[in-house]
Amino acid sequence: MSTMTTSVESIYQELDAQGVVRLDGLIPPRQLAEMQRAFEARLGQLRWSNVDGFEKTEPYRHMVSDVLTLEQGFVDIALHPLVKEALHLYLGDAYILAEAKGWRSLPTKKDFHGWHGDAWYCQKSLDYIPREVKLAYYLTDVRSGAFQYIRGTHRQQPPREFESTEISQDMLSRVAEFKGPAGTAFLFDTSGIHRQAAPILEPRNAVFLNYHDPSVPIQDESVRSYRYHPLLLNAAFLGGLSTEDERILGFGEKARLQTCHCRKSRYDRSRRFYERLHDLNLWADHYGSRAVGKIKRIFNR
Ligand SMILES: O=C(O)CCC(=O)C(=O)O
Repeated sequence: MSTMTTSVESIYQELDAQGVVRLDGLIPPRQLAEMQRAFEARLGQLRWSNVDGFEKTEPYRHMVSDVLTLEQGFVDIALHPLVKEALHLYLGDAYILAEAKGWRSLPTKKDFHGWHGDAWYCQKSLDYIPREVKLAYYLTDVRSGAFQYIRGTHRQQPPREFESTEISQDMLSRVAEFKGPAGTAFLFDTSGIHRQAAPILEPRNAVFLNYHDPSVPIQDESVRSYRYHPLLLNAAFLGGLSTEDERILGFGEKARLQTCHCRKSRYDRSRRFYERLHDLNLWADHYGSRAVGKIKRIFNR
């Protein structure tokens, strides 16, 4: 048996038994540094007009969507042979990468993202818990605000949010906490109970890649928000893909495509206000540069 086969098997067994498993050294340090730089660049400003940046829909996180467009390393971890093999054993042969995003969590004492299992599929139409796995990957050293997972709680109950009073002493004794340097990675079954620990004492950058079978019906809210849209990709990073890689990235997969989707803004008045303000800037620039041109022509005569 090759080393690769042995470690894939043990990764699978730990994922199956505990719901979570650490993976080390997925990406060489130099490539990690490129990923950190590209991610950091997106965190420079809020996405706006033709300026790329982060999205913000809650107070404590800056979201970086579609990370596979940013740098080769994000595609490489998503399709890492160890990850693919372990997922093949755990999810079967029809899984795809359904979402690829990351975020910066901002320092806070608040437990803003408490204990939960990830709600994603339509619980009204399924009487079993379909499998979903996330690959988490830290881009900063994590000494606080680490990911925490209660071992052995996966596939026990339909995923939902939990009150802290529902978490017993026995469950707390099974918490695995993932502190570690940038580059720390782990796979977890998203039905298990998990959270980001509080307090968060320094900003934490991390990406979470989400794998499941695209034929599973998803919950209404995620259909409305078009959360699991086909992946946005960057042609520069797609050299040398195998047929399996293309399937995982969802090439030609139209099951969840919504060509006319337009997300409704929750803050529509603010959006309209900023649109007007932006128009004012553009007109001011337009008339300003015409006036400057006129003055220059007068003096150049
Ligand atoms: O940010 C974290 O550490 C928690 C992530 C999480 O809860 C999730 O991806 O569902």
